[in-house]
Amino acid sequence: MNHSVLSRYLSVSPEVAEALEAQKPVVALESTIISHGMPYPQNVETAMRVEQVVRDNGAVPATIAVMNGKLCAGLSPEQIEFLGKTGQSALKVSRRDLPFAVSSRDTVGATTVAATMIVAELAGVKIFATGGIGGVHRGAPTSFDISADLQELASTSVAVVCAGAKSILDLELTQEYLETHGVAVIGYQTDCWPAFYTRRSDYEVDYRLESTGEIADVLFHKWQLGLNGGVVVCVPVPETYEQDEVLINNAISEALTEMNTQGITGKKTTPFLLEKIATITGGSSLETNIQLVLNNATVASQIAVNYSELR
Ligand code: PSU
Ligand code: MN
Repeated sequence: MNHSVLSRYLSVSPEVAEALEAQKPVVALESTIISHGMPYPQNVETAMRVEQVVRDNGAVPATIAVMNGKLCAGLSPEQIEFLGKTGQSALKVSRRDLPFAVSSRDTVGATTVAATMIVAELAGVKIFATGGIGGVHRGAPTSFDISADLQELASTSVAVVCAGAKSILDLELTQEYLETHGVAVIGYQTDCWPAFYTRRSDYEVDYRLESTGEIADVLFHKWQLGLNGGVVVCVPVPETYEQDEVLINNAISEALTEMNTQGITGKKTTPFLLEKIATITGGSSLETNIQLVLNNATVASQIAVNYSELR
């Protein structure tokens, strides 16, 4: 995209712009997790803590959203508070929704992993931390419910650091989809895909790497070679905050049943399930969710620092 078109759409905060200019490490953060992934006020508190964690680890946070018709990379605390309060009234913006969020200037757009990757790439941010990515849902062979996040990973050159995928997703199909599109799944100090609320699942990652330096090195070579597209980096939730596997899977099953009874489909699926699971677990899944996001932000920042040293 030429520079004047880019500057018409993209609004980079002074802190993020300065960091990018100086080639300092920057970590992208999404905003659907704020509006649709957690309740107020925990969403705002978490978003602010995540930004602090990124700074503490030597990188600059760029929380991404669409506001006043602009693709924003780097939000002010007031904008984060506003987004958190708007909650599920914000438009959940994936690739499909981006032009609508830009057209209607009063739309508050919270970006999913897919849309955050797009804006991150436009801004020149390569590393992105979140909680969980979308994937192939259970029942997808008939529902066709496959998150646009996966297709984005196929083409947009941003590394997404997450805590794996919860069992509302079909991990095996998610992995097949990623493999077809040339997207590697890296396990950070783990052999298996973490299952978001828990550290383990029955599915192996493609590559286990022990250090953030090794991960940065792989990313560097991938993109140097012109192999466009993303990478998924899976980081297990810290042991202290892990959920009991049986209890959480029961909660997930109960939430899924409730979802089917109410006929919830499409983009409402994940927010509905997250909220239900939090209610069923008496808020304990929310605490796990918060902790895993903080942990992912730490690892992502370290990768970003290592990556900036390679360039
Ligand atoms: N998983 C979570 N929390 C979230 C999401 C996923 O544990 O908030 C959000 C992310 O923004 C992700 C989106 O990109 O849901 C995927 O939605 P869909 O499946 O509708 O593409
Ligand atoms: Mn979906």
